[in-house]
Amino acid sequence: MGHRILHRRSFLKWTGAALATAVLPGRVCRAAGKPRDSEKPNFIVIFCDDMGYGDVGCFGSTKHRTPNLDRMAAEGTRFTSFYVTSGVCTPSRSSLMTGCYPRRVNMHQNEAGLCVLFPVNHKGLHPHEITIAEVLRGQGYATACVGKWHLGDQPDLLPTRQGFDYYYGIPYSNDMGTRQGPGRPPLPLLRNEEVIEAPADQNTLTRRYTEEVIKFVRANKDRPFFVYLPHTMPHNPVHASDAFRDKSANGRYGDAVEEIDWSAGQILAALKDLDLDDKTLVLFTSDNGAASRWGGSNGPLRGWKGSTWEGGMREPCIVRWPGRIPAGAACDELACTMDLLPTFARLAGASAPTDRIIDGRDIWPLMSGRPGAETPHEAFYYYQMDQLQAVRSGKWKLHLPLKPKKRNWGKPEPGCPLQLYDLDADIAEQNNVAEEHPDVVERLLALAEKARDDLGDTGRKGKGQRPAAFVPHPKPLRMSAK
Ligand SMILES: [Ca+2]
Repeated sequence: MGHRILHRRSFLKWTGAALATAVLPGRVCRAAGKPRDSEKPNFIVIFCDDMGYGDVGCFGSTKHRTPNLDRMAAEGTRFTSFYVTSGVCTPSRSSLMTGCYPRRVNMHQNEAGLCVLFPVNHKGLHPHEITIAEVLRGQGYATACVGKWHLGDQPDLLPTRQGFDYYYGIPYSNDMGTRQGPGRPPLPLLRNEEVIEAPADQNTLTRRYTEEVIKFVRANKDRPFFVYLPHTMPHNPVHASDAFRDKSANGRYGDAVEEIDWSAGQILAALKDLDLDDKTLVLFTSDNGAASRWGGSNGPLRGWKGSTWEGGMREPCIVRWPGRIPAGAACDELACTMDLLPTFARLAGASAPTDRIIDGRDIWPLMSGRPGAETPHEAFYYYQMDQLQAVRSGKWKLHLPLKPKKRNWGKPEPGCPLQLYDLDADIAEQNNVAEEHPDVVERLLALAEKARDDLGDTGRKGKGQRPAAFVPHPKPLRMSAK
């Protein structure tokens, strides 16, 4: 503990007054070995990187063999209007962790205005934010993050400082270690806060993540646990281990997807083996849509990773908890990663933080298949970095008129006209029906204005935004000299 307390002090120094007065939740050591509270379910979140809506069999893939995920869907419920809050990694992940829109927690772009964090950036998720791991740890959960973090690579911003008892994985994207230099270390693999391998052997990451998760689950089988498994794959450069390489019908990308499927099967088998099957909620989804280049598919959806078309932000989602979540069901009500924090909090006997705005809502009525349950979201907002680009309410999605329309990378599009789509009838966003429904357009424009006021827009600060953390002298993560 000694070095951690020291870190905490230095941390308080660099973040200044705002944090000095902050409560630091979830950082008190909890007594170990408490007997299992049978009312508290375990949670495992399998979070792929850049896997698209159409990349698994139970969401229509004909290229990839995903028998384990297909069985998981047969034993659980598929969510077919499940969203992330951004078409790219960092902002999307900040929402799963905090239950908030990226702009709320200021993680919608890095300090240079780029769409994600890069190695040795100053910025990261503010430790004052209360993460889903901190909420659950406060309820006696053992917590682990195994995989790609991407919410700050400095020691004070790592998962171990954001509510996770254990961390094993890479701190940012797997394409961020290929060009090396003074500020660009070889891709580090960390255990807790120590770099144990650099560059990380990417071929074996999915297999090793799986082993780490199963080890953690076994070690904590007698108490409630929360495992967050943000896979590194199938993000480019796509890798798979020997057992899967060159085996799929869709090149390296398909190999990686099939290995992730195997991984899910191993984890589900371990739960069964440990008699934890009906005590564990397992959720499978992805952090954003498939990119246009590497072999992924967004199924019927328009657009790719990095866009506010459905293909960028609507994800395949499977939720399984035998006996509690209906088997073989599908739910088309709007839900999103922000909802996991309040939902899991409720199931763990807690509530979402009440001292700040949380955008997510409890979706247990949807997950548990309560008849007539509807989405708790009046509106869902599609931001591209700092720009509000679209809003969905019910079946309607309005693309705002923009000049220019920002892109996550490359030059902005010169403009984008106002468009209204009926997603129930037109999931592919092909038929603009704005002229036929001026009343709907007006209602959604008003909802957009509410978001601008609260969360901001390009050139406009929102009233409800909170700060990110900022480290003044970031250092590259390297292996320590032995
Ligand atoms: Ca991603």
